[in-house]
Amino acid sequence: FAYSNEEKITLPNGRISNVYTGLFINNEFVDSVDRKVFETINPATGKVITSERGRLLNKLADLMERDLEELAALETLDNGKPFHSAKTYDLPSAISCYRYFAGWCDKIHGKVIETQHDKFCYTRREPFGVCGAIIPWNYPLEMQAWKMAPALACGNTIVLKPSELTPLTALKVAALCKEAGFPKGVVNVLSGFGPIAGAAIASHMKINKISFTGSTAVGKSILKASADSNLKKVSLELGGKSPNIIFADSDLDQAVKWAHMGIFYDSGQCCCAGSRVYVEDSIYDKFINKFKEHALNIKIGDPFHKDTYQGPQISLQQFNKIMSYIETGKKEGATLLMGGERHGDQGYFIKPTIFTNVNEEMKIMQEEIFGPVVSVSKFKTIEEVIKKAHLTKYGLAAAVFTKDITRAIKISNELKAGTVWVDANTPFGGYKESGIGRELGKYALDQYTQVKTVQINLGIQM
Ligand code: TXE
Repeated sequence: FAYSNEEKITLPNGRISNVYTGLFINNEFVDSVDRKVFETINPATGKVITSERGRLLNKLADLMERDLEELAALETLDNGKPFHSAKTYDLPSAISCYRYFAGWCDKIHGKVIETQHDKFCYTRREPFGVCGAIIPWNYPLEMQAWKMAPALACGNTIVLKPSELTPLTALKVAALCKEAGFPKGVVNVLSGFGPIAGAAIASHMKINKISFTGSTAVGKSILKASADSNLKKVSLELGGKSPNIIFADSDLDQAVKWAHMGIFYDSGQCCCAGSRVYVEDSIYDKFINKFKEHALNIKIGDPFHKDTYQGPQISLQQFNKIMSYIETGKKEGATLLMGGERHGDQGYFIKPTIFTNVNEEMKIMQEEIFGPVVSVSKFKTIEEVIKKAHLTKYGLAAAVFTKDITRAIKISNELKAGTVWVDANTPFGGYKESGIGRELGKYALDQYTQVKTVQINLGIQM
């Protein structure tokens, strides 16, 4: 091209196109300082670099953005989470997950391994073929994205089962996949019940990989079904009982804010909820007063109301389960500082609940309650709090509040937890009985590909 920042050309297929040249800096096409130019050549035989998969995943993300309000409203209708959260958190997070993995589509590759001089050895990262995914009801759109985006980016097809409690948005996204132009059979959504549709996926002989998010009990049954069928590869993201550790030197307002969000966001129905809060004893009283004040100010009610922070629990079954944990806590001798009862007289609302005077033997300190129920206790030394933090079978997440970076690193290294916080490009998953494998980030690519080693004998005579 002759030097110009924008040029209209006629392409081989007859289309007129604006071709941009020059440099693109600060959102502008600009001249180079020395105004030198170079030719760009059409190699004709070269392969398309940007893959079709990446384009489709990005197209899906565009369509979700177009329908953002509708998807957010559906999510709120089905799940009960505040519309504001669905719109400003769940949707943007799911969309960015599709975009993130769209970018990986053309960057998945194997390695050349030096072996003997007469051999040529390389690896390939191959898709599994058909992947199964079973997702829960607490983050339907996000969980769908966490599983579908990397599976498709790696070249697999997917059979996804949403929770029977929240199937609407998964089906809507399936319709958007069709609109985006995904070929038939690539995305399949089976909305059905766990013991039937879920179990069928887990034991299917032609599904080579399964990714599950849900309860530890069902996770274990998925692993068994894999062993009893075709040894499909299994990744599990299960429950948690995550500790929030707050040292005396932390910014108290920040610690209160995050500890509050850690347990009361989405009515406590979050696998990485900070359900055990440990506070250094010198600031315990100050902390608990502020924490309680925050919890008392939570607006509970209609999830479509703009001021609502806490919606209902997902189902009557979950409501009953949480209420029975609260009763157990009282019987075990914990102090019920606030809450512990139903809010209103319809729907499944539970008041934010704080227990104090707890110990690690109590059931409420051991089991995942999955509701707006938190236990707060004191500690004196770093050794003591690390020991207490480890006294559960879970190891999903943990948070540490301190201004002492050395201490923060030491304790982060020692905690047996899979993560300290989450983002679309950082791996997420559990230690101990909180799961197997990692989702998100580059690590997710390992979950949806298998390595093939190719060793070629070059037949070179010595
Ligand atoms: O989970 P289930 P539930 C935890 C949380 C909650 C408890 C129970 O503690 O209180 O689990 O919730 C499918 N074969 N988490 O009963 O049953 C089911 O249809 C195959 C933590 O809702 O594990 C749904 O799609 N699939 C969690 C999915 O499993 C089966 C999120 C999850 O449901 C199945 C949700 C079977 N036999 C609950 N039985 C997290 N880690 O975020 C059920 N399913």
